[in-house]
Amino acid sequence: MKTALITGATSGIGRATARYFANNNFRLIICGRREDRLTELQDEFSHLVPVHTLLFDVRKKKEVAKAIASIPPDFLNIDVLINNAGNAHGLDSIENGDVDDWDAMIDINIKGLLYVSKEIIPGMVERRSGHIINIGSIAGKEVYANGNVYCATKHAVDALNHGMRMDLNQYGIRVGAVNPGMVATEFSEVRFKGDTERAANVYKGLDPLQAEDIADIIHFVVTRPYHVNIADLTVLPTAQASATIVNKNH
Ligand code: NDP
Ligand code: 8X3
Repeated sequence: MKTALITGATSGIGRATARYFANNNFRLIICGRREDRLTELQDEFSHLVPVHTLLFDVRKKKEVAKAIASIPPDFLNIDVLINNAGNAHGLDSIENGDVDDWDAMIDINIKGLLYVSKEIIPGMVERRSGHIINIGSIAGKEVYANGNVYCATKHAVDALNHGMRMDLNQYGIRVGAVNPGMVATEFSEVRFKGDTERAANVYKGLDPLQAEDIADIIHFVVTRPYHVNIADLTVLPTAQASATIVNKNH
């Protein structure tokens, strides 16, 4: 049985992936800041597979290190790391941007991904095996108006995905990114700070991706034979042609 550690497992893509993996025989380490949700998911999955929960904020370097150091021996050989925790905070023209939003996005989407990877990679290097999936975005391939800092963080994830693959190639570690377009999760609610109406409007009039669609794809990626590494995959809803071209009239 393979072991997967999933960050941001309390919601959206991460939660759907954890559920998909639990149903497909992966031992799971699920991470997030919302303890109640982690406990609920542990209750849901633990009759299927062994589940360990880790409560930490990816922004806090010491918390990340402490949490990962506390992983029990049965879960220590992490085969799959899914760097998924992340969010957009705000959608403002650069001159109106909130510096706290910028800090949050940079600290979570870039630095958080690095802090977690830093703790997990040494074990993979030692075992000469492992698979890292970085959840990027169409926003890591294109920039759109008012997306400025969020797009910058996802472009950074794209760069880190390439860099990690190069550096870890010598150890036989696979690294790849899954870059979704619009997925109906709590993402827009977080971006618009709880404004559910504005969040719902993002997906109104189109059939967005569901978190389960991405979970299915992540599972496909990590279950390819060892000689196959899906390096970079962009997945859009059919209604979306690019970051900004979205057909809401079909
Ligand atoms: P959700 O808001 O539904 O989920 C975000 C997850 O990230 C939650 O589980 C949350 O857990 C976790 N998270 C956020 N901040 C922190 C933090 N500081 N420390 C630890 N965990 C944190 O959004 P999605 O599922 O949509 O987003 C998942 C990933 O997919 C993100 O990287 C996002 O950028 C990317 N993405 C999303 C798209 C979309 O349209 N939805 C499209 C393209 C990419 P908790 O609050 O419990 O800590
Ligand atoms: C999330 C998708 O288009 O809002 O990464 O940037 S988008």
